Order: sequence, then structure tokens, then C-alpha cells
Amino acid sequence: MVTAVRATPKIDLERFEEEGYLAVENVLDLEQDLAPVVREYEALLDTEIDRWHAAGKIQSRHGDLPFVQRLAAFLTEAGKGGYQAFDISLPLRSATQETPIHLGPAVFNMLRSPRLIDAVEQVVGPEVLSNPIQHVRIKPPESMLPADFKGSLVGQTDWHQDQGVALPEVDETEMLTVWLAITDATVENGCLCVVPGSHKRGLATHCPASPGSARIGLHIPDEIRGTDFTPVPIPRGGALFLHRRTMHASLKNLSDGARWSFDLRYQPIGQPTGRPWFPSFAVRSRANPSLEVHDWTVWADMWRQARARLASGDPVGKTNRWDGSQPVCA
Ligand SMILES: O=C(O)CCC(=O)C(=O)O
Ligand SMILES: [Fe+2]
Repeated sequence: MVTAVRATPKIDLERFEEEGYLAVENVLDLEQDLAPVVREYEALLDTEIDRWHAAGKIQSRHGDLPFVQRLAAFLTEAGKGGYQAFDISLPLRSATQETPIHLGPAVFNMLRSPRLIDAVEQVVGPEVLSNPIQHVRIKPPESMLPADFKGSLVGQTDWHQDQGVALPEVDETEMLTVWLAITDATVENGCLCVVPGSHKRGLATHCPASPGSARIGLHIPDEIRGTDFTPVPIPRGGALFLHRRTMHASLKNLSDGARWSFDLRYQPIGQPTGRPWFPSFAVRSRANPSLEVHDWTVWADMWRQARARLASGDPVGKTNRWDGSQPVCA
């Protein structure tokens, strides 16, 4: 069989620097990168449902449903805690030795996908670190989940800059957000929206949501953001590159299917990550290739060690710089 070798996506750096975002098509190989991730998560959903069912914490396995309906049915029964096992990161405050996290070979391969890293290298340079601020968001239709999922990883995301939700140590880090579409992301199913050029306006004040407000977490108030924004649909296998100061949010998933993405971050090796408790690793080093981590079990162990440290009560101070005391937050 002859496998077509597709050229590395050419990144329009000038445009990225001007607009603060760039849609990049065909970053992931659908067969080699994307399909294994989908299979890994289908198996994970089976495992999680078995685990919760065996513990008597859910009544049904929902075995006859397609993936996204099954996930929604499981989460509805399990509650918000049911999602943690799917994420590729840990909670900073409440981690215990038992806190689940998904650390699988298909996800690791995707993080290191050569085509993806070729594209990232054009922005970040030849020494590429995987920054540990990362999530998977498999968002079922809003109508399928109870209201208390609002503000969680499977709900709508409020306006923010990624620099604003990390510690100030990240301010000078050339961190690139890479948002990967596993399903087509459309206006209907809740693609991301950006404020073009907003990365040039500096770091905006972020406010914690006040209890009972319609906001859904740490967010940039509308007075600062303004009213203009651009939705950025991304076809499956494509990526949205975001500057760390580009204001962005997601729409709601009003479709009847899943809106599934991974948000990853990359940066030059040697700069602070903004999440010092979590492990980062060299994805590509032209200067010192021996630094690169190629084995998914090494990566998984790094996260398990981080979990053990957090579980042992290693003090986590503030995780971002905001306290809501700025007048605009009142
Ligand atoms: O997918 C989302 O809803 C939010 C993603 C995001 O904020 C990011 O990629 O930085
Ligand atoms: Fe973000």
C-alpha cells in the first residue's frame, strides 16, 4: 500500500501575529492520529461505566447508545465528577491518589504528532515543550446534560485569555494554544470565537463569576472585551492556533451531536509553564534530541508522580492572579 505523504501545513506567521489566531486545516492525520484517539475514548467510556456500575453508583450501563448519547447518559447519572476520568489533566485543589486522569498512548501520540509539531515549530521555534495546561472537552448537546454542568469542561466556555488563567510566571512565555478539532467544530455545535487583534491590547482583567450571575467562571467582562467577535469553525483534524493573549470563548453546543476538542499548549523549552505543579516534557529539541520523551509510559508516570505530590498535600497557592477586587468586577 502506498501512503500519501502530505506536506506540512505552512503557517502564515504574519497573519497569526496580526490577528492573534489562525485556523490550520489537516494538522492531524485522520487515520494515524485521530481514529486511535476516538477508539481509546470509546474503550475508556466502557471502562468507566463498568467501574461506576460495579461500585453501584450508576444503575444502567446505557450499552445500546451511540458514543455521545452514552457519555451524556453516563454523566447525567454520575454527575460532574464522572468527567474527570476523561480529562488529560488533574484538579489542582482536590486531587487524591484515586483521582482519575486519562493517560493513554493514542493521546500521547497525538500530542507528538510529527505534522502537528512541524506546524507548532514554525511558531514556537525548534525547542518545543509540551506545556501541561491541557484538556479534552467532549461536549454533548447542552440539552442532554443537567444545568449544573454549566461552567464545566463539557459546557460553554466564557471569555478569557489563556495567559490570564495561568500564574503570572507565564507572562513572558511564548505559549501557543493549539485547539484540535476531533469532530467538526461548527457554529451550531459550539466552536470557539475570538476577538481578532485582541492579543495586542495587553492582559485584560479577568473576574471570577459572582454567585448567581449568568457568567460561567473566570471571565473578561463585556465592558473590556467589546462586542465584536468572530466564530472560527474548524473541520475535524484541523487546529486553531491562539496567541496567549487572544480573547476567546466557545458557543453552546446546540446541535444533536458531540463537540469534541483537545486544547493543548506548546512553548519554547526553558520558559515557565504557568502550572508549576504539573509535568511538562520536550516534544522536539533540535539542539538536544535526547531530551525528547518518546515513551507514553514515561509521560504517564510524570503525571502520576504529580498526582502523588498533590495528594500528599503539597501546597498549591493561588492558581491565577485574580481576586475580583478590581472595580470592573463589581
Ligand atoms: O473548547 C473550549 O470550549 C475552550 C477552549 C479554550 O479555552 C482553549 O483552547 O484555550
Ligand atoms: Fe482558553
